[in-house]
Amino acid sequence: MFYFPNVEKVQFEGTGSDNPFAFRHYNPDEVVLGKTMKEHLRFAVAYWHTLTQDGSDPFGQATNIRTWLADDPMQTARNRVEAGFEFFTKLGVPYYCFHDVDIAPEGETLKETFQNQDEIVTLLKEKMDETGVKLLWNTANMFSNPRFVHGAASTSNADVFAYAAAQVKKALEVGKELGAENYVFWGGREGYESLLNTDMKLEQDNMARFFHMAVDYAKEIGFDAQFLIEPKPKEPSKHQYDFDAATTMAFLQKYDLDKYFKLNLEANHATLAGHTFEHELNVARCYGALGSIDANQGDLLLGWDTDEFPTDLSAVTLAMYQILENGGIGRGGVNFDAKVRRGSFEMDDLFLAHIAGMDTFARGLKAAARLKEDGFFDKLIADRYDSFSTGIGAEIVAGKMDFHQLAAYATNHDRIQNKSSHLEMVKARLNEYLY
Ligand code: XLS
Ligand code: CA
Ligand code: CA
Repeated sequence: MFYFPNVEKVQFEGTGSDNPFAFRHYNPDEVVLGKTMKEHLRFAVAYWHTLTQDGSDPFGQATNIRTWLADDPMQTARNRVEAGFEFFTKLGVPYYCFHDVDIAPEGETLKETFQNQDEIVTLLKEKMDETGVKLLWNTANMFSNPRFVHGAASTSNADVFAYAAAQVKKALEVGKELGAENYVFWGGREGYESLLNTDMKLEQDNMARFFHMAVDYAKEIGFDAQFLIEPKPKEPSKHQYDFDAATTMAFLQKYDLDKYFKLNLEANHATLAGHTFEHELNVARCYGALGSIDANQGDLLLGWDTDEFPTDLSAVTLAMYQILENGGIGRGGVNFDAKVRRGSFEMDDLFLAHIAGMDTFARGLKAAARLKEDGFFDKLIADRYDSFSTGIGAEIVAGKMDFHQLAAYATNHDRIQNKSSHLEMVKARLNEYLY
């Protein structure tokens, strides 16, 4: 049985094609800067947005037509595996990602929940072996169920802390079973609503304890995935502890966790934090902690996490530039943590949306490669910081100066001359690389 009978394997047809189910820019085998596009981009489909979410919003009911829905939730879960792998292989993505609750419904008891997962994990493994599609990362959903009302690892209720530990222990076992390349922690409810009743120090200490236990358990079972923390400033918590890349790195360093974790950065979370995506990627690079990305975009007119498919070429190019500067995304990938709009409710919209995102990333990669080949930013930056490559600047950088020497120097060089940055011209020249 096919869930997507209208769509064949999506092929690269180039910009001359008007076939909506073809790539115009993403050519998996095309070599860019010595690697194929497929190797650079390591695309992944997010189970929750593509196979699980139903198009409902706080004001209205589900709109999505999804032919895998059955009366029995376990049958729906089995059908999703079939539909998912048909989708991944027709789209030609090498990876997928999921939360535990995306793949299988929760049971009456924790034991039953794990049994449900075990049945579906067996099916997933069969499909992965058959198709070669791999798991980029898995994670535990510790935010949807009402038990997490006060948080998971940062909860005020020790029984919930234990429950969360059991859930992550299981998720690590599932990740090992399926050969996940990464494991993600996104702290949806790890934050607070009001400081009036919050012990912030205890909550953060407990989160660190939780992460150390996860590291220890992964080591114990020989699960060698890269651990990733995904920052987000708010939503659903009013104030989340992993606010942004810089805050998360400070947390990891404080608790001696930075050697075990890198960051999974999401474009829409960057904008919610008041940053650009490339800012977050650059911060991560400064720490050697750029692990993986969640590819999407927000709506700058709306202050919430809309998880739209990424189509803003300028933003994607600047993000891809950061990834190239990083020497690639390593074990991470480009995960489409993006959902079709509520009005795009047909099954085939799932293909159209992913093709739009993949083509935008392919164009962004090519534009970023041209910027790199031309040394566009390298030249600008070398010129701007030129004063640190010779003379007094070179001595400062080499650590040879102290305040006595600098004060003596400044006394003889107090007629300061600065250079203009010509930023408007830079922005106009950048446009020439995009379109
Ligand atoms: C929600 C997050 C979430 C993580 C995985 O805003 O983006 O989906 O990526 O838990
Ligand atoms: Ca995400
Ligand atoms: Ca999001």
